[in-house]
Amino acid sequence: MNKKKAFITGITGQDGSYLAEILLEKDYEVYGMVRRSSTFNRSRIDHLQGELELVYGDLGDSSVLNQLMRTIRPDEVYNLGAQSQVHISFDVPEYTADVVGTGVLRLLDAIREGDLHCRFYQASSSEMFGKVVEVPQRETTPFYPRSPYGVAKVYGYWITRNYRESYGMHATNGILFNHESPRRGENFVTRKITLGVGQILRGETDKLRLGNLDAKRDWGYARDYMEGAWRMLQQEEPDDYVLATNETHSVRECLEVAFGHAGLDWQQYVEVDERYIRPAEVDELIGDYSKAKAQLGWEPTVRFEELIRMMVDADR
Ligand code: NAP
Ligand code: F7E
Repeated sequence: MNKKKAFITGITGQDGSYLAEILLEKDYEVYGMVRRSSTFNRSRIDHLQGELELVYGDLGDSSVLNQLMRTIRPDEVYNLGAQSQVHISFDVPEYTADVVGTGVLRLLDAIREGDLHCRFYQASSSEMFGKVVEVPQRETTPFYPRSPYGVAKVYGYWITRNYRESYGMHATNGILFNHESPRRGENFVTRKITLGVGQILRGETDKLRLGNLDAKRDWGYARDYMEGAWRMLQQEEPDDYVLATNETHSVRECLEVAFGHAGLDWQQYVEVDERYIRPAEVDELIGDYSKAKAQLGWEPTVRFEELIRMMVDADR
């Protein structure tokens, strides 16, 4: 029997690397789209070299997306590529809208134009809930994004639903709450903290500068969430699902767990730096994953404290 073909945008990122591992374990032929860049940025997928097919492309370039869809003809497409940093989206709002918003349309349209009957996964985000209007947040909670990134993700979510409803595409939104791992980008707060702990332990620095310590997030483990993304595309019908842990913790609590695990008192090292405060903040998120549990049999396996300790151990 022919192997199933999966196509992943954002394969060099945290989630792309875990999803590639999961799909290879399930015996898929995995194609990953990478961007041309002046520096080498494939450290997260180095260990998969030889097992993956890497192809050049960019979510900003519809001609290459069209060509890739026509030639590869994947069975499943996972759109994980994004300018994914919320704070940076305030500095480059138009670029963020183009890649995070219009990029989804370009990829969906390449699938439609190529007359592919593949399944499509869109990496939607809890940032769409922003200034929340319901607690906890679930699939039916109205959106109120608070950043150019969040606004662009709302467009990506709706264009995915629109292509599902207009053209009968098997297009699904995974509305994922924050998920972390030792492979998390170094500018996101959990990783910035666990890297900071490592640097302090090695005597490389004695300061960690952060922004809003009161923000609360629902933090889970990235590998769990990518297993959930795969399960979504195995459903007969396309739909939208929240993945979360249904727990919320503040940045301050993250500091307590991370520094505490290393036997340090965070208050001696952390300084609040105005540069990391956002023009508009998402104060508190907590997700209700009961639909994913009931329909996908999905549950998080790693909880907050274990996750942060895992990241400190990797960074120390
Ligand atoms: P990440 O580590 O920042 O990875 C982003 C990936 O997108 C990288 O491979 C990056 O490539 C690629 N990319 C950036 N601009 C691109 C462009 N113009 N065209 C094609 N690819 C581009 O993000 P992540 O944490 O793995 O998240 C994966 C997806 O889930 C993103 O869409 C993110 O917005 C979304 N999401 C993440 C979370 C979370 O908590 N992690 C939660 C909800 C949703 P380079 O390596 O070349 O920069
Ligand atoms: O911030 C506060 C910050 O950048 C979390 C992305 O994957 O998840 C991620 O977005 C909180 C915010 O993640 C610093 O103000 C304090 O309240 O780790 P973060 P995020 O903005 O929640 C969602 C679901 C996505 O979709 C995104 O792609 O921590 N915070 N001090 C800080 N944040 C950062 N980055 N750096 C600080 O120094």
